[in-house]
Amino acid sequence: MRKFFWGFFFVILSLSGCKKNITPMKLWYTQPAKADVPDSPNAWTDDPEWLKAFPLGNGALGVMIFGDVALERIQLNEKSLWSGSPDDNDNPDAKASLPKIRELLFAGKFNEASELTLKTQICKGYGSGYGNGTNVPFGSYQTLGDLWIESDPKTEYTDYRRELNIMTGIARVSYRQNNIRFRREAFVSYPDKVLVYKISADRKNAVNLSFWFTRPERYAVATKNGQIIVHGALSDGKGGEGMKYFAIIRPVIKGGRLEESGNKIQVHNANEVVLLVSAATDYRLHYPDYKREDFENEVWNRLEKASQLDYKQLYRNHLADFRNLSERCILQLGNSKVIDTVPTDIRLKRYQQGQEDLYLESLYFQYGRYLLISSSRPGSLPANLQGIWASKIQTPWNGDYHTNINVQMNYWPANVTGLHECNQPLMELISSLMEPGSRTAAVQYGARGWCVHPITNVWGFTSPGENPLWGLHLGAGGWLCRHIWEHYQFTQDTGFLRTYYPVMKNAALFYCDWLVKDPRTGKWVSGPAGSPENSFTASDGKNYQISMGPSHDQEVIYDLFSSFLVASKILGIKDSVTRQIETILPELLLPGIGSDGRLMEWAEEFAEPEPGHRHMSHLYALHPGNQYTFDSSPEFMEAARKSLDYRLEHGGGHTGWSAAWIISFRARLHDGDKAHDMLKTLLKRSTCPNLFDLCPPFQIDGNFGATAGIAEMLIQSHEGFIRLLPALPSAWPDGKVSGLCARGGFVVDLEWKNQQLLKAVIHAEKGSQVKIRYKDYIWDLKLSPGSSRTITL
Ligand code: FUC
Repeated sequence: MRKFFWGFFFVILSLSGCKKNITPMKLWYTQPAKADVPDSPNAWTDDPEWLKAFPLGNGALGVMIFGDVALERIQLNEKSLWSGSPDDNDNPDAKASLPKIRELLFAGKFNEASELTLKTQICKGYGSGYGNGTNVPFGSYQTLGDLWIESDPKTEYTDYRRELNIMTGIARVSYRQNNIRFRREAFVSYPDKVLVYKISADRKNAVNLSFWFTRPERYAVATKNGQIIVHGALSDGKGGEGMKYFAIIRPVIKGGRLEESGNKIQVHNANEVVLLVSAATDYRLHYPDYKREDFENEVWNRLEKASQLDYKQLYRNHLADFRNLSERCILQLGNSKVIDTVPTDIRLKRYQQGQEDLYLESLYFQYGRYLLISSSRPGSLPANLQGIWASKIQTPWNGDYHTNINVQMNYWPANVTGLHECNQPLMELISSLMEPGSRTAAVQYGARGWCVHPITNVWGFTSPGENPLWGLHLGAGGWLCRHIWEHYQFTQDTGFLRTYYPVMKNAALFYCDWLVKDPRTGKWVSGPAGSPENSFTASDGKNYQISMGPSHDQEVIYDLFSSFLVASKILGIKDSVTRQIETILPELLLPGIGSDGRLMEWAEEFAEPEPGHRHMSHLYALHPGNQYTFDSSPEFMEAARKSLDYRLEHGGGHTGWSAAWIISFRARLHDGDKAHDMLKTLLKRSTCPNLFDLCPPFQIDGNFGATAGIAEMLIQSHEGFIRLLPALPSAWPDGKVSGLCARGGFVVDLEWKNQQLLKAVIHAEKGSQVKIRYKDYIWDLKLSPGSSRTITL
């Protein structure tokens, strides 16, 4: 049954997806990313060469390929490799002080309330270690290590090219040395669960190399039967041993011979070498132990199976799997196919110096899809702050799952660009939070249901953070549930909805117990709570974070309650929880419009110590929420636009993810040119030579947010109908896109010229009545399952 969830819808998609004459989309360069540059010791500083390397992955295994000739470096990641261990950080002192804190906040006594909050509401223990948790129980996502391949270090090479084809997930390096053409080809296969790295030459017996494995710490390596075996255990953050990992690097050679020398393996005079790499840990996403036994066998079995297949078969398996996803959605800006003759780093530089480049913008769109396919596949954990790619023992912010924008943004492109199955790891993480989150709800707040605060990890951390500035955000659970509801809206999959309904229900139940009535207004409000990571200045001139009824929380709870009631109706469920929510919803405090016309971020108008703050959480109802629309609430759309303008006038949008979010805000405000301006800003200011996004440091959410933002400029379906080209910028007069998805189970192809829609093809999966709008044009279509309708203008 579950297999069916993630299978059927995609038949339709792939039927509409597989296109033959696809413009190859590649990142390519004429020089390698230098491998022999030592990593900087500072956890928070990216290594410039790493930001030039190629990211590849299959959701569980991730690699960064540097492409150096003399000394190739393949930096490896296994998605579940975390230090730390399950730990109890819930604070039992919290619930007793809640009524007092609320009383003080309703009375405007922010100083006393904040002091009591700091004493009683933050987590027990170290929490995330202020983002440096590698040696505390929270832990950190860590590198698996590096595979080094040394070839002929002395001889000059010429005619060098390295490329990453983001439509096939295949990286290639080729160069000429001693008049021999050497080629390297690599991919990380999802069907066969191995990294495959082939080295060949156009002359017999010309391949001579040695390879070995290193890791900054905590590893044991040995050579055995012509392969390298690696194993180790990380710190549990309590002074003991935590997660165990295991990896094998097995060469399969044609011609020549192998020789083991110490921890290295040498290959002499081969025609071809194929390195197969597989890795696993003893981790399982399963509360409360998060452990499993058979991980080493799993690695052996995978390698056994892969070694039985010849390279061609491995290649074909990978290609079929990858193209099935990558070719579902294609964007071509401009009216002609581009023959890409400019290396990507040069192309980016010219763009950053002001040159228009439609191909780079469409490449950047596709790159977000490529990174999601490579970092989030069924059977492993979701894409974290780094996606899957991290080269250190201490990763920035522990490479965790921040739930106050970051992990949500990671998944914004999934539905609208036809990668629904990439949602599965996120859905499983959300549902895995229910048990630890129920404990936190009960211990911290004496509440039913489950909750999570702004950070979580692979160990089920649901407690508040260690600092009230950012640690007390409770809108996270509701915001995560929006992804469950969105997946249903796009796939119309009631089986999926029935399975994940309890997660939505218990998140909603928590808010039923968390909300209190504001004695001043009689409205239901959330609090003590912050507007994520932002502060306000109270009448005593001091800055505070917590108050009652911050807009973000109110909007998220409104959103969850609303979608939960619709989901209950679809599933035919009526019970005490649906009745309680029907009673609360009309009395829930909703944000107001301030005296300056802006949308209020808090329940009261406060001065703002940081008017250009990177978080814009009170605009949730504009995006990703759908509470504000031009048809239903034009005055709030105007207030949201004013708030956004004000943020930007004060330096807002200064992190990669923040800029990416603004693309979607502008798209929802139908302001195509401003959306495009923000896309340009992102590419000019926050993008690396390998097109990775910078927060800084490297943080993948901006890549995903930008792809979703571009899709939001071309199609929207959050208003109960499909709106075509809602925010088309003047910079894109001509173009076409195929495979964009719309809520209700539709897939749409569009073509436009001179700023005008030419043609739209609407494919229906389940078929039903659908309204299409383009400017003042409206079409009411009745489509049967699997049918399509073409609209031309
Ligand atoms: C939040 C953001 C930061 C960063 C971190 C991972 O704290 O405010 O900019 O993205 O998450």
